[in-house]
This record gives sequence, C-alpha cells and structure tokens, in this order.
Amino acid sequence: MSGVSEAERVWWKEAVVYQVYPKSFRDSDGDGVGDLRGLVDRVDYLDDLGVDAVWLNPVYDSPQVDNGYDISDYRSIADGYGDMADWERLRDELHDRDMRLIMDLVVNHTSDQHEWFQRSRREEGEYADYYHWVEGSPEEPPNDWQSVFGGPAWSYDEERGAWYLHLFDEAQPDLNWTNPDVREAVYDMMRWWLDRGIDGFRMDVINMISKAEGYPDGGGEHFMNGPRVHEYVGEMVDEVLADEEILTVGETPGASVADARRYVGEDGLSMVFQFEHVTFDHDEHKWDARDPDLVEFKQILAKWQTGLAEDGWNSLYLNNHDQPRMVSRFGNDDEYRRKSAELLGTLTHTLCGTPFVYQGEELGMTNAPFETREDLRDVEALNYVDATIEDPDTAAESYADVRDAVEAIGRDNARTPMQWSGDEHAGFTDGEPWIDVNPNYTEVNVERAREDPDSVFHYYRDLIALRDRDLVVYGDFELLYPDHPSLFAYTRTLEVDGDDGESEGATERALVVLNFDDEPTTFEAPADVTVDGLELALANDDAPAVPGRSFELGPWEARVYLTPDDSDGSDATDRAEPTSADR
Ligand code: TEU
Repeated sequence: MSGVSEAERVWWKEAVVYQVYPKSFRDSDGDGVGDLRGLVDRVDYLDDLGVDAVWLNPVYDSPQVDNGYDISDYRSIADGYGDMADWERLRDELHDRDMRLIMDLVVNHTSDQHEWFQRSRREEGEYADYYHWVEGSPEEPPNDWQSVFGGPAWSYDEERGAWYLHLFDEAQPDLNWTNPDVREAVYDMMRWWLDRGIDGFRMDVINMISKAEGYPDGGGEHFMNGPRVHEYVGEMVDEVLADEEILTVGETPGASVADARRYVGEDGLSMVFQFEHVTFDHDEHKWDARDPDLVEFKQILAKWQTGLAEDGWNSLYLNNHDQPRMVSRFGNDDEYRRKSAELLGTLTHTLCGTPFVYQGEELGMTNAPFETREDLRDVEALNYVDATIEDPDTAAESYADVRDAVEAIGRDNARTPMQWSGDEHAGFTDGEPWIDVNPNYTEVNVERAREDPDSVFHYYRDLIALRDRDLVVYGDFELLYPDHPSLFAYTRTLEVDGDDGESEGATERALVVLNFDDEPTTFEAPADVTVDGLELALANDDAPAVPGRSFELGPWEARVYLTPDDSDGSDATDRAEPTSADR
C-alpha cells in the first residue's frame, strides 16, 4: 500500500510525455515535410516505448516563418500536415492505446497573417486594440526592447501608420492581453479544442503575455513575468481549465522558483518549463555558450527540486525543439554516446517531476553539422548569423566565424529528421527532406536500436517502466555531494502505509548515482544514507545487485538502486485512472 494520498495522486505526475516536432517526425506523402499521417503511422512505436502522452508542437495553419509558432488560424490544420480528419484520427489512435494528446497553445502572439491582425491593422471595430499599437515617428520605435530573435521588438506598419510589438519575429505580432476581448477570444478557442477531447496544453511563452504599462525602456523585466501575468493565467484557469483533469505546462523562460510557485501553486497550472538549467551555460547571450559546469547544474536542479517539493511540481527535460541535443551538450556524444545518453535519461526519469522525452532522445540522437549558412533553416539562427557578420563591432566576417556557435547551441540541431532506419534520408521521407538528416543516421536509428538489446532505446523502455513505482514518482529528493565535480548522486524517500493501511509503515528508498565524466570515479555513501536493503533496479553497465557503501563507477556510468517492490503490485492498481482519454 502506498502512502500517497488520493489528493496528491494525478495522472500527469505519473506520466512520461513524448514531444513530437511534427515537421521532422515522419513524412507520409514524400513532400519532405513530416505530417499527421506519418505520426499516426508511428503511434505503435510510441506505445511500444511506453510513453503515456504526446505533446505535439503546433500543427495549425501558419505561414511557417517560425515553424508553426506563427499561427494564422487556431482552428484548422496547416496544409502540409494534413487536415482535421487526420488530427482526429491521431487523437483516436492515441486514446485507443491509453495515450493522451497535449496541444501547443501559442497565445502570446499570432501570425501577421491571422485575420485578427489583418483586421487590427485596418482598425476594424473591436479588433483595433487586439495588438500592441503605438503611434509615433516611423524613424523611432516606441522603446529599446529587443526581439528574442534579434533586432528591435517593434515594426512600423505602413498600413496603419503605427508601430506594433513583436517579442519574436516581425511576422509574430504580440496579442494585447490587457484587452478583455482578446482574452475571451483565446479562452473560446481553448474550449473549442477541449471539446475535441484533448488532454492538455503546453503554453508557449505564457509568462510573456503581460507587458509593463507605458512600455518603459529596458529589457525582459518589462515583459517576462510581467505585472498582470498571474491575473491572466489565473483567469484562464478559472474560466477554461478548472474542471478539467488536464495537463497544463507553461513555458516560462526567466522564471524563478518563486515565480513558478505562483504559476503552479496559486494560478493552477500543473507545471512549468523553467529555463535555468538550460541557460546557465550562456554568457551574455545564448550564442556565447560555455561548457556546462556540473556543480552549477546540480545546484540549479536541486534548488528546483526542493523549491517545488511542497507547493508545486517539476517538469523534467534537458532538450526540446529549441535546445541542442542533450547528449551533445551535457554528455559525450562521441566515445560515450550511448552511455551518456542513458545517464542523462536516468537523471530526467529519476528526479521528482514529469519527464519529457524529445523525439530521438531515446536513440541518443546528437547535434548535427551545419557546414554552410544554406544548411540552416531556423529564423533565429539565420538572423544571428547575418546580423553578426554584418555588425562591424564583431570579429566575424563569414559563416565560418560563427559556425561553432550555431553548431553548439542552434535550434536546428533538434530539428533534423527523426532517424528511423539506415535507408536514404533515415527513412524519414521518400522525397527531399526540408532540412538535412544528421549524417550519423546509418549508425543511430530506430531499426538498429530495436535490434540491439543494449541500445539507448531499450534502456529508455526500462526507465519509463520504473514509473510504476510510487517511490520514483512521489518520493522526496535529497542531493548528495553537491560539490563533487563529476558525481551527481541523490536519494528519493517515500513513507508507505502498512498493508492494512493502519499498522506501522515502512520507508521506501532510492539511491541514484551518476558519473558525469570520461574518467572513473568512486562513490561512497555518506554516513546518514542507508544502503542496506537496496537492490539494483537499472544500470547502463554491469553492476552488482546490491550497492555496498562504496563502489567505483566507470565513465558515464549510471546506477539506480531501490527498495525492492514487495507491494504485490498494488502500487499500480492505486494509480490515477485514465479519465479524459475515455471521454
Ligand atoms: O520559445 C520561447 C523562447 O524564448 C526560447 O526558447 C526561444 O526558442 C529561443 O531559442 C531563445 O533563444 C517558444 C517556442 O518554443 C519557440 O519554438 C518559438 O520560436 C517561440 O516561443 C516563439 O513562439
């Protein structure tokens, strides 16, 4: 019997979410771009991996300036991806296998091709104030805010004769959330999707929807976690989401633990994507990346673990469609590719929170070479390359001078096609892929991984299966050796009730030890850590069945020791039942 209370138990804490970037997942019709039918065709693959939910990056109508994060119609599917019937089929195929479907909600901005913006620039009725418009000289933007993608965050619209705000590309104008009509229109659209049986929303830059009044000069402090953001998010939850058992994850760059406690604890989101552990290795801006320091990395993750332990919940991710591949950034994607990919997966699956697996992570997919500017597709990278070369204040004169930065941190690393097989274009498409396949596809691909019992893929199946244990989902986290330069080690602890629910219970324990290094190292259990009674649950190399107080770990070796599961499987039966998937 578990000591986890019914109130605490909820399906999205027990779930593993798989992120699909549809453009690069699987192309069914040979146009070189992934699509919904291609994804439907691979639903069994996801089922076999064992994941519980799919987060689908935007598939709505869009001119694709930012690969679908520029939406021109929230209620229809982009031509290249299929149509509404394909989407319904996807939903049903997932639900038939007890998997949920999480949709991307992009409501900080729309496309400039959205009807709302078209009407707004013509100042038609209620639409006039749907966006942030400021009148003034076409020579001088209203303030000095910079777009996340580089250059001023304001563009002058000749048609209306005014400036409009865009925190991202100029084709992505920001919606004016101070306008109650805008908020109501967004909530309507969310209800429309909920009525179609979806199981959650991933909310794009939801912490940027409120801007400081009067648009004062400065930076992110005026639009990240802005003055009215909690009012808006709280209102959205009350109006649209309060009665639904859905997963909501707010994307919140720049949010602190205290901010996150408010989004989750008070406003009512399930969790947020915080950014500290994927930005601490940047200097002034993201393109000045350093080698991540393990001590700092541990300190950040441990802070989030303890900071959200009482009033909140963590999301767990090391990469996504905006970040480089985790094995290239935090592991060793060369000599120890397999082991370090497995070690990093062990981390995201044994910390406390909901793990998100980004497509291809379960194969140990790596960053890719981008030899010339023409190999790049991402608007952010292209802007950076061009602006840096043009800027007389930088030393860069040609692509060769910025290539290292792009290859280390650029978003296209994550967007190369999913590697299904050793066939041409990695089995992603029969046509010409919209972005080149990573040349290592002959070695790193699904077909090979499934045949090889020692592959990252099989290890991920075991990791995902570990979530059957309440201990792994709900156990308290404690970091060991915060200052150790190569070991990331921690315990998880869960008090469980006696068998009859009344007699004295016991403590279940986990010990996770990870060697983040090319050299071997020794772990010694601190005096207050009990190792007696622990048994090996998973390791990425040969490891003894019981830990002992001191043991050596090879390069990138990962071990998970747990109190054996003698709960006669009752953990699983206590589990939060599927609900919305049955709708
Ligand atoms: O990203 C928000 C964001 O601020 C960063 O992650 C961004 O991608 C960039 O890399 C920072 O340098 C979200 C989406 O995930 C991203 O794909 C979109 O481009 C962006 O919002 C705009 O919608």
